[in-house]
Amino acid sequence: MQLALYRYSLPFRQPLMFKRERLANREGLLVSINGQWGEIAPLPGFSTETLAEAEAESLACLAALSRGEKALPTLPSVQFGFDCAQRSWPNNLPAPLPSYPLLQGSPAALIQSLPTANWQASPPSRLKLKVARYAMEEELALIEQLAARLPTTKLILDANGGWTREEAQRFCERLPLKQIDYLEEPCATFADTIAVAEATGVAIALDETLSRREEWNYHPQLKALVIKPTLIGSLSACEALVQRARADNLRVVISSSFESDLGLRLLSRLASVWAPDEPPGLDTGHWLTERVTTETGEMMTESLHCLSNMENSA
Ligand code: OSB
Ligand code: MG
Repeated sequence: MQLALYRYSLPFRQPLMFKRERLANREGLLVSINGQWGEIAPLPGFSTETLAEAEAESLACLAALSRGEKALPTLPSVQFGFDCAQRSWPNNLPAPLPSYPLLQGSPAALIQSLPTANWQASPPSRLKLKVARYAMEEELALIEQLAARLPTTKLILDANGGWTREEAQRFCERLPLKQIDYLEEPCATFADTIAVAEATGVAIALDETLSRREEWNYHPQLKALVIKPTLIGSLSACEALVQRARADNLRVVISSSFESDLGLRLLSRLASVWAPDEPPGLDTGHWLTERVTTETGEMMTESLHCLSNMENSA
């Protein structure tokens, strides 16, 4: 049995803010089990575990495997990595759909540099924008511009729970709802989020509610579940959410947590299995200036820091 664990550090094109943390590099782990890879990359500000905790648990799981035991990780990012490295992937997956584009930056900067000209020929069916970050007036003005310039594009808005019920209602009352696909997590609690939906008519998607494992109920204005496997953890927990979405007629959007190119490719394959008709939320790779795999998918282990590498007969 071949077992290895590596650490990577990949620079961001420019430092990015995750909740209150400013990150210049994305750091994570890559696990290899009999030549098959998985990625373990807790996201600061979103994951509850640290990279150091994930590394310690990963090494313990590798030690268990080398003794012929099962790896039983408990941290979500480690569960995701070990499950990917041990999954029997189907041979003939459907070709993955392209991601919808994710716009990041201040409304002022985005209005200046909107790539709408490039999109005139074939505008994207969906476009995602973070909200609840800058002045409400500026965010609404940007949305109005986007809605006017891209009349056939539906906007996905994501507030990351950043508003009170009252703020969210003020914002949603002024949205061009016909062009809004859905709003992710307007408020910090599910009850407030649903109250905003009922007061304003906006459609809702759940994201943090799922990764925090909070309770939620079906509601007719719930439109989608955003599943981030690095934060949810085991592939069976993700599959349970996919089943629940199917039962409730909700869309499933597989979304990144700013993984490396390896993690993004794994997520894209999972998206083609779990949500073959839904563009995934994986438009984060261009923020990284370096890769861990070659264009043909070979791992570039020379550029990684090796933490463990074992070959044994277990
Ligand atoms: O808020 O959905 C988020 C990435 C890391 C952490 C949180 C989020 C994201 C994304 C990923 O937005 C891209 C997407 O979902 O389209
Ligand atoms: Mg989100």
